Amino acid sequence: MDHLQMTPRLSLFSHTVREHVSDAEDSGEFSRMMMQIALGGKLIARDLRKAGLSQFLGSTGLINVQGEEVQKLDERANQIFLEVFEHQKLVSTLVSEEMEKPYLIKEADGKGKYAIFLDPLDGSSNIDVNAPLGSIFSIHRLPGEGFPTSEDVLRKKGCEQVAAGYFLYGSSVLLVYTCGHGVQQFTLDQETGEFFLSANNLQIPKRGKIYSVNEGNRQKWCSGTKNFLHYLQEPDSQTGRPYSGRYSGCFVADMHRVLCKGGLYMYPGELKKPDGKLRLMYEAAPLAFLVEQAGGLGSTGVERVNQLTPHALHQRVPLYIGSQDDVTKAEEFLQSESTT
Ligand code: AFP
Repeated sequence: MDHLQMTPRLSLFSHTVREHVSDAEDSGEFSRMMMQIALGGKLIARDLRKAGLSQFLGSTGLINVQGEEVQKLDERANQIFLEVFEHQKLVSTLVSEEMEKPYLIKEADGKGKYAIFLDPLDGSSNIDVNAPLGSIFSIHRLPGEGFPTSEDVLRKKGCEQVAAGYFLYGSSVLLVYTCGHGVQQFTLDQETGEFFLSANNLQIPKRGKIYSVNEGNRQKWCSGTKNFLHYLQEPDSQTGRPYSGRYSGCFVADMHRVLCKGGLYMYPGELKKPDGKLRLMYEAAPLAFLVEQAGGLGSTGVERVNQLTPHALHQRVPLYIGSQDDVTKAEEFLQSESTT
């Protein structure tokens, strides 16, 4: 009889319809957009699974707008998202790590309500070693009719995101996202090709025991960051220190661990590169929005990431993100340095 009492699995489509059923302006549009994003994630996951057997490994020999080497799979993932949104009218423009300028979708004819910001493939240095990878997306509503100008796209503060999330291509394929009502996790069922809800309303622990940072950069940091790391590594049974260090080289994978177990991820600014490495619009802001929905914080060390007014599409920003108490502690160290 047990099987009769099992709760039916909730698909991504049913979930998004249920979430937006009371939104009179929506009429299924958000669900349709999420299904297109999910399709992008599924196609990328498919290509990653057989990358070693196909022509997709290695570099294209090109350098992107960030000055970084473009891997074949970076280019492929970007292409997949462009194709997925090419023939629809909801999204007017895509901004991607791999493209210098916003990509305008002709078929939307300037009438699309949304702009999507993407890191199509996060953690590219993991590609050739079969380690985890991710994709990050952030969705903003556009002001009105007509093709959006760069200004329209830029004026978007992180706190104004309509939805944000990521795919994690690991031992299973996960889609974790928020549309401003908590954080939901879906797992891809490879046999049916559907994402099903696997964790509802994820909450990040208030404090954790893990930090995630590239410690190879320690010599390049300001003393506030160095002192904070020293604090995390000091033994103190009262506060559960020392913390453990975990770092994969893929922001999404490291953040997923932080979201589930607590603790924090950091990519600090450096003395010669005060803005650090991560990009605001399609790395820091979406993950900060999501983590805040789970009860955590996303900070530059001195202010909330999602209160920043962006000034460039590919702007970088220092980042301390994760459990509330851990991020607040990082801010104490950084702020005490800036006042001494
Ligand atoms: P991309 O693969 O999208 O360029 O992002 C990689 C990344 O921004 C992030 O995923 C990692 O956490 C970080 O870089 C790793 O950088 P380091 O190799 O400098 O630690």
